[in-house]
Amino acid sequence: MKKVLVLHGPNLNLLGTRQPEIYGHETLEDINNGLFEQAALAGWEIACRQSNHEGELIDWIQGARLDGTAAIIINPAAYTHTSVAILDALNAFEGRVIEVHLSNVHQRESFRHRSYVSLRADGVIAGLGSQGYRAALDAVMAAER
Ligand code: CA2
Repeated sequence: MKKVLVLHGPNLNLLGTRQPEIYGHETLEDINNGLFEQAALAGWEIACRQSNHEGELIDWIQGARLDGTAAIIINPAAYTHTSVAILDALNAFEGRVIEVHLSNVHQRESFRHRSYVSLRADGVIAGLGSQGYRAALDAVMAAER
């Protein structure tokens, strides 16, 4: 069974509780449940993880190199704009990488316009809210068919 890993970065555990005008009303659990359903229908295995810690995200990316994960969908949240370490970990992963942002980062403060992760990502989706994760999952599953 093909496997995909979905990683959510810092503060995304707060989704649905604050700033709904930017990040929407859905909780992270709502988003993950939808992705589980979508993956199961296509016969894919999926793991969804969230961490507020850079090193933990890196450990999971490194783990995906070794366990046959075909693709990583990642919303690195604020680490998008700061983390060379996450970029390096993704550069060592050989499968597909899709970067997702709920908000349109290009419409926001200039410090959100730079993404280290985009240097590695095969695709980037921003501004579509939770629909962005579903589009990313469709894209990785279609690419492996
Ligand atoms: O738009 C996105 O998905 C972001 O990755 C979200 C990050 C932000 O730093 C990026 O620039 C863009 C922030 C995630 C914080 O999530 C919260 C959710 C609800 C309440 C508070 C924070």
